[in-house]
Amino acid sequence: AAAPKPLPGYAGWKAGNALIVHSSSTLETRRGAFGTSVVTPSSQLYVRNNLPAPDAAILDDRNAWVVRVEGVKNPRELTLAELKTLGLETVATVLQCSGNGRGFFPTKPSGTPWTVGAAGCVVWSGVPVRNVVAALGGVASGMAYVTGTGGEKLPEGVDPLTVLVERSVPIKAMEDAILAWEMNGEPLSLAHGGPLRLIVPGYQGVNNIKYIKRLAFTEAQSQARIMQHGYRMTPPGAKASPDQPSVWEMTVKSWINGPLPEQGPLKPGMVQVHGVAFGGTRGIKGVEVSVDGGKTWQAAQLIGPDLGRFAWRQFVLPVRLGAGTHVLASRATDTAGNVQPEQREENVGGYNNASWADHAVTVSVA
Ligand code: MSS
Repeated sequence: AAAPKPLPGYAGWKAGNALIVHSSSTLETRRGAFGTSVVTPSSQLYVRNNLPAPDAAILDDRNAWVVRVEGVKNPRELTLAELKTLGLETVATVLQCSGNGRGFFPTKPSGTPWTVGAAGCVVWSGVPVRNVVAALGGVASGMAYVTGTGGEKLPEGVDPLTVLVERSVPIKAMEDAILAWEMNGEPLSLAHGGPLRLIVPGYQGVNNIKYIKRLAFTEAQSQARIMQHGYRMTPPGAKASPDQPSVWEMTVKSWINGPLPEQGPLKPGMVQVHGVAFGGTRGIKGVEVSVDGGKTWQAAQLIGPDLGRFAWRQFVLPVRLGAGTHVLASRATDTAGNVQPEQREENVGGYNNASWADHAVTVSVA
């Protein structure tokens, strides 16, 4: 077998044995490394960069970082130091790449074949976007989107719009969004978007713009390729186009993190089947677990602290397993009553996979 790829320099501080290094810009948390204590340690959290990470020097003077706010009555630049005077909020969210679960698509879409590990539950601190807007006189009239622009240096000789990381979300997302400078109790690392990042709770990862240098209220969606053609729910056989749904709000999803087949055969007897469940912006009402591939279901117990509707819940079902093979599956219901579907929604990019069948695991007992 080929030697595992080393961690890239900007993420060299991460726990290598908890991560699968797909490439220097795509690191995935191992399924067996999620643990059961709700928050994903920063050292084990996945990384996804669409462009090379900026130079670490952008962290030398964090408070001097500048973000330009547009589409408000009084548009202007604000430093991180000034943002810190406008408000403070802490929120736990699931950060999940919209391609998480792509590895289960039989069509093998291009892009990283993540299974479950392009996700984590993270605690962020920062200023509510609505406070910033209030300080600048309110949103200008006619605006329908919040658009965030990443601060990466763009490669030369190409049309900037083909590479720029710039995403728009519906303006209602502003109510929950924050500009964050802290993650899990530490200053935000370069790998996760330090010194300043937009967090849009309940929305797929790509909308959470790192190294944010511009926050704009806009009438239309960004013209960047990553918005117009990337991250769209393109039906099989079709070409990506701006009239297809964008990957925005996450839908209800869960998966089992233990026991796993890679942990070897189990002894007959009691097993604690555990995993995580989240409901996008809606939170989790309950989770059911099946040990027969989805023929019958039993209510699992939600365990650990409830960190709010944007966080994930840990769940457990104690079951007695006899000799043989067992297909373990989980199926979550959000607080609006939406039930996690059996099947994925087919799409060219391999996005938004919430299928409980795809996420089932087969364990053997001997
Ligand atoms: N931001 C920026 N600036 N850049 C890039 O590249 N990416 C995305 C987000 N943001 C980016 C950004 C994605 S795509 C994702 S997922 C996320 O981020 C991730 O995060 P972390 O921290 O984990 O790395 Mo898919 O949907």
